[in-house]
Amino acid sequence: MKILLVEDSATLRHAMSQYISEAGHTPLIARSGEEALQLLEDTPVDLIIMDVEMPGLNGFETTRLIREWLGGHWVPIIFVTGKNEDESYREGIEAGGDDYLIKPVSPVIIKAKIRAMARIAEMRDQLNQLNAELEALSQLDSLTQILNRRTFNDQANQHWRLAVRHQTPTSVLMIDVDHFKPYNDHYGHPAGDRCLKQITQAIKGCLQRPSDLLGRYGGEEFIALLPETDLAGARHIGQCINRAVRELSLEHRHSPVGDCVTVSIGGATCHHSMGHTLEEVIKCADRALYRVKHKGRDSALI
Ligand code: GH3
Ligand code: MG
Ligand code: MG
Ligand code: MG
Ligand code: MG
Repeated sequence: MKILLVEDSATLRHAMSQYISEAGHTPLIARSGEEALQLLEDTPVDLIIMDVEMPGLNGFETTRLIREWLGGHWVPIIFVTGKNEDESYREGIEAGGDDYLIKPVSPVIIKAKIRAMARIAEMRDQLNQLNAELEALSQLDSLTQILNRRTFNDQANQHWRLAVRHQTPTSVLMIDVDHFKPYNDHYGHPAGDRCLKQITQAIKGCLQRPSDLLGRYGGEEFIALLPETDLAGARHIGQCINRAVRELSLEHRHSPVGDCVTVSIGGATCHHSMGHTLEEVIKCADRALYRVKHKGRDSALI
């Protein structure tokens, strides 16, 4: 751990930094509250040991400023001070300190306190990581691991604002599995799920740019947003998807279209000078999908 020691007495700085090193940590030194604040601006630390009585900012004032500066990010702060009145202890904890030790502090005790705070900081890190993982999970559809509808909409709207500003064309594709109800009825729901996963992979194989967005829009309906893609580009990708799904050769004996699973695709391209909203373009792609369904499926209309 990097441990910031804020202490105006040279003798104590020397002794304390030795204890910190002996405990296997790296001491960083600040001789005043001001110096501590300056150091924290570009150096993240894992723990702070703070004197209270110092010329300039005292330890409590420095701690209040650090807490304000770090916001939601918690770094343990231990006061080490000669002030041993109850009221001072209370003020230190109120200021944002996590522990309060009275000088002189034995090396054994300071090392044990560092150990205790490190354990709590470790738990904080685990919680933060868990939070990040949960956040990432909540953005994905659990079956296909692509964006769920809500996240797709969020990210597509973000892209839309950029595309309007830069006036670059954007295309949207709605992709719907053909006759999927009879597929489920005949092969069963688990087989239907496996089929959706394979279709996802086939679609992904046609979306080559990292900026392309793919989401699961409904049960057996996918949506793709293709930044900087014009009509010709969108048609090309639509055909690629039709072909890739066909080439999966997933048997579908009850499909009136053929013997294999197929998809229908409706698409639309927006050139942004027209001022269309994302919702309007999605609606337009949806209408094209509807027409493909009526014309016989297994193709793209963009
Ligand atoms: P169309 O070609 O007109 O789209 O016909 P369809 O049968 O695909 O359309 P319909 O909307 O009637 O049926 C969609 C089917 O998709 C019904 C539902 O059971 C199935 N489905 C939706 N979500 C899932 C899923 O997560 N897993 C499985 N296995 N099936 C799903
Ligand atoms: Mg002092
Ligand atoms: Mg369908
Ligand atoms: Mg559908
Ligand atoms: Mg058939």
